[in-house]
Amino acid sequence: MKGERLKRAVVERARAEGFAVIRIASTEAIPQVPERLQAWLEAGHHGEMGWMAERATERAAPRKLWSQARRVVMLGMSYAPDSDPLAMLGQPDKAAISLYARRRDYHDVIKGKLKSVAGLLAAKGGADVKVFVDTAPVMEKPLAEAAGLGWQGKHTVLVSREHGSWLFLGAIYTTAELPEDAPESDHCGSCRRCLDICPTDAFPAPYQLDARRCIAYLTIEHQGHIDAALRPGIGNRVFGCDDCLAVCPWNKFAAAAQETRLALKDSLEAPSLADLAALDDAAFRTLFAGTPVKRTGRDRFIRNVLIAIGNSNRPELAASAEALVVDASPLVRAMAAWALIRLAPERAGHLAAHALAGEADADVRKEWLALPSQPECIA
Ligand code: B12
Ligand code: SF4
Ligand code: SF4
Repeated sequence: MKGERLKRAVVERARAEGFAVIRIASTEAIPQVPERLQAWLEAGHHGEMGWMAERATERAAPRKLWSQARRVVMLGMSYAPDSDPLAMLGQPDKAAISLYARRRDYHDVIKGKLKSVAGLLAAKGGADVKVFVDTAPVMEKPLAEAAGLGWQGKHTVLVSREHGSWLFLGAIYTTAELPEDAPESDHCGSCRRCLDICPTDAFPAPYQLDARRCIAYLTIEHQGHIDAALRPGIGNRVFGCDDCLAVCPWNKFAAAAQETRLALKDSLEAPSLADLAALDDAAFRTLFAGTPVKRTGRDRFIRNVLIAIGNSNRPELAASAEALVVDASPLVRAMAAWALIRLAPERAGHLAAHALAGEADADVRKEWLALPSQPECIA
């Protein structure tokens, strides 16, 4: 089987697997990308994501990754919500977990489905195939735009006229010369809602993201302490951020997602910050089993929770921070001190001398020493 017939069979299988959009681009369809990726990397916008730079040549050009590949089948699976994804931001004693992470890890769900589509393509078309979902050096958004799934909005995420900002993307590279689809053009116009809403000012210009300032990067990818200047903007977002996606006017056309294996977990909708702060390693793993959150590990996650507690303006949460000033992880101890100082500076003042006396970690010491008025004994 080949040509349009093969393409129809692929689309049919992909739809049966729950993909909302399936379209085809040539592997040569993104000639502008190598230069743009290079500029992004040279500006340092990838932060600590060294893996973005490691195979940049293969990432930016599909045929550098696999020289025999001729087409890319791009697939989108909707995770459009049926309620306001930003509602949690108004409840500072609760944690806001981004929409993509409040469910089973989409990597696990989509990978199997991509394999099913790729398997059909290989069997019916006699073609070679490779499947990718976020795990290989592949530029999924520009490829999706070239295939016509949508366009990269000013927030850099792919926006679709039918599904708004809520598509997970997956890619199949293949040697089969399937008929190509037309690319989508930009429909942002003069809108700049996504740029203006960003709490940490992460867009140096439209269509460009400085990941180092993005809450998704800070709360998910960043390994160390989070810069003090960026902490207030994080609010109660403990894992990822949906703000720029959620304000896009194109979302109004998106029907709520149907894929049951990606159904939202009720327990992650509005967890209390106090409950999350009390999680030990085993409880963290149990609560977040199978979700993307498990990837950060307990310590980084509690770091984020403590930032949310420090931002909460709820003195009753000071006890949760205080309980963690002796935690084994310096990441946690540092943010426990920061949160306690913000919520209960007097209590922090009482504890500071004792905490500093036993503290060898320079970053944790720095947090305690930031107390507005230092007791004499620690000067
Ligand atoms: C690294 C990464 C991140 C990083 C960096 C994000 C970024 N924008 O690059 C961080 C950790 C911050 C991140 C965050 C998120 N991510 Co992410 N991430 C990726 C990953 C692995 C690579 C993205 C990449 O290649 N970045 C490099 C930059 C240079 O590429 P780019 O964004 O395409 O940049 C283009 C523009 O800047 C443009 N450009 C530059 N100058 C100009 C000028 C003009 C005039 C124009 C028109 C364009 C233009 O050219 C560049 C090259 O195409 C992809 C998966 C994949 N393998 O593709 C997922 C992916 C992009 N992430 C995804 C998601 C869901 C998210 C979050 C929404 C998660 C969350 N809720 O917290 C946020 C969104 C934040 C945001 N506004 O981007 C989805 C997006 C799906 C979609 N519909 O697009 C992807 C595709 C994963 C997936 N398989 O579904 N992510
Ligand atoms: S995900 Fe949040 S922090 Fe990142 S760019 Fe969008 S609005 Fe800004
Ligand atoms: S919010 Fe406006 S500028 Fe941003 S992606 Fe959507 S349409 Fe484009």
